[in-house]
Amino acid sequence: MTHLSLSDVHDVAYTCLTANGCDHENATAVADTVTLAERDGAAGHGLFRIPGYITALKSGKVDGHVRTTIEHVTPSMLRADGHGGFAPLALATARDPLVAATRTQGIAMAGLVRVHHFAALWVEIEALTSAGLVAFACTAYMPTVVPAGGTEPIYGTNPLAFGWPRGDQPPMVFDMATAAMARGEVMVAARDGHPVPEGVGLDKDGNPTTDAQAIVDGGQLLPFGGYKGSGIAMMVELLAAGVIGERFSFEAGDADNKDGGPPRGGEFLLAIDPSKMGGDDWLDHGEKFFARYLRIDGTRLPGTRRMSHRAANEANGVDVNDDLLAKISDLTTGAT
Ligand code: NDP
Ligand code: PYC
Repeated sequence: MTHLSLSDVHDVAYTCLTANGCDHENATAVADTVTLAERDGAAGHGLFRIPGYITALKSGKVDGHVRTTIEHVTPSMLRADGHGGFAPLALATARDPLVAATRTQGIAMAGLVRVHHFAALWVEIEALTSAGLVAFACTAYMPTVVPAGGTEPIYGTNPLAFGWPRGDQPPMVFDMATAAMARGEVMVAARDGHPVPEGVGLDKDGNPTTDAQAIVDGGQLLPFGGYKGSGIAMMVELLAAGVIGERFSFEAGDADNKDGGPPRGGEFLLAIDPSKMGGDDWLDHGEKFFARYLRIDGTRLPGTRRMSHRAANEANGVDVNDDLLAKISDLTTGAT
């Protein structure tokens, strides 16, 4: 492992991205997202993703020079067209128009289309909770998850995230793959030689396995919670593709060039202003709920683990896998 400050992490990511065809704005947006993941202990969506981002630039699947355009479809529905770029710049561009629409309408949504998403969702959720809004996001991917009762994947790992603002305290943010485990976490477990819990995936012959490498090598993931998670994964497909006019995971998989980088897809973002119906005391009312919840022994709020990583990593920096850093260095120096 090599110890890096968060500023070093950003430099490593930014330099590699600009060397491989991203302009300053796109490289900054992706490097910011990658650095936030390392900061919060989300290794599966930090520097680990840089080789995939670079592969997509090199194959021409992703354009590192595009700008997102915003269209007001109705006063409460925005279309943020990423024009084939990475999602972080589209998210940064959509944020202020979505906040403004939510303030006037009470509730608003943004459909991000023609973007390539390879990151954790709490980043965009926190961008909205910091404006005092309740937020929900979900995105589809490529077929990697088998639906309940089936043997063939149709869902992506299809994460969804929900955030509730808490004034001066960190927001409550719940962010989960609808697969039993994010593929990124399974890949990190495979790289580090760790098993995954039962119920996470199947090997290439369809047998249940705890061998992370066997899942990565041609196996499949399972939805969390059996048919219930399978239904929620379906909801994600219908919101993040059906509602906004983007590709379902199976369509993204069919169209993808299989270069290992993120496929083209969409993201569904919803924001709600709780002050409109929740009453003047909506914030205190929410706190009352959290206080009651936390009185139950054994509980913690979702996001607490991330916040403790954040505090430690902001102070001390992070350890990064040496092979990964060598690979990123090769991609930077070997760029043509
Ligand atoms: P986890 O299963 O690790 O965590 C899911 C949520 O549960 C987190 O908010 C976590 O908070 C919370 N949580 C965990 N344990 C407890 C507990 N004991 N009590 C209360 N809350 C708890 O996440 P996943 O592996 O499912 O997903 C990891 C990431 O991968 C997500 O950020 C997701 O957005 C991303 N992802 C992105 C995809 C994409 O296509 N872009 C696809 C799939 C996943 P805490 O973090 O504090 O532990
Ligand atoms: O971890 O499953 C995952 C994932 C897919 C796309 C980005 N992350």
